[in-house]
Amino acid sequence: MTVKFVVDSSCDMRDTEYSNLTTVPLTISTDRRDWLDEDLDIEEMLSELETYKGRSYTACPNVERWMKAFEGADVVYVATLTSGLSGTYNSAMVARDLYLREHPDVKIQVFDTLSTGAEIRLFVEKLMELNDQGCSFEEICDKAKEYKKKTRLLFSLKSLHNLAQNGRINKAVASAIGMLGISIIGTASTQGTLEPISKSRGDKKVIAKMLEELKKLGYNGGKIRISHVENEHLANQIKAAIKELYHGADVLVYKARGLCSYYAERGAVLIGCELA
Ligand code: X90
Repeated sequence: MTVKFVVDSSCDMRDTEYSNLTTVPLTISTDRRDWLDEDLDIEEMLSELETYKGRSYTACPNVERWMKAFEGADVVYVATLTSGLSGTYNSAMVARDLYLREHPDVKIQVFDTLSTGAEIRLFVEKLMELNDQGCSFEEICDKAKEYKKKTRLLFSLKSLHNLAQNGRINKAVASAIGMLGISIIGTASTQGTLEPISKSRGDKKVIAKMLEELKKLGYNGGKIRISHVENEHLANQIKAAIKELYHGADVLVYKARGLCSYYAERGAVLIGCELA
């Protein structure tokens, strides 16, 4: 039996990391060009966008791409970017329906993670772990949904420009930031939208705030995944601070891919955490 795990590129995982993982790209565009979120040179994309005067936008993966990713599997677990901010979940669901008409014996479960980035990675790692333990399709679906209740996303953003330009945050949130050197700390709301928590000035305060928020959430040494947008330094500092307080915590730092780099923008870190 062939099992496949399929995710969109917002989860910042790469196909090369696992043999049974397929990532489906979103697209980032200006009126001049498109970047398909596959093996992108993030620095090049960010630099071009920073000097570009016109509008930029994104598009979710089309139905055909999802269907192609399902091919060859008997069981498919799909985890998508939040439906609160993107049509990605819908397009995966349409693809599932069409695919099942042609392949009625295949099992496909699509999960709306109501989140993005590092929190999706934790979710996919859990699906893989349950599959490795030999759990059934139904068990995996149930246990994964339970697991989702015990993970959170925290992030620090230095700019909300692209989120605001694309109507992904409300105006009140957008106007609250824009001052140089200020980072907005936030989380994914239960509806899968951006929920601001506070503002911090400077990396030291960002790190302190992250630790404080983790503690408030009841974090107690569980798995942590940290993706960053051209800011490995801050990501590593947060990792070191967590490891100092919670000995033995499993913390992984890696680069964000195109979609999260576009919306979270240069300097951002996204933290997925597993609560006790
Ligand atoms: O075109 C599309 O369908 C893609 C739209 C994506 C919109 C949001 C992506 C967010 C990326 C930004 C910070 C974290 C916010 C998390 C809220 C759930 C990362």
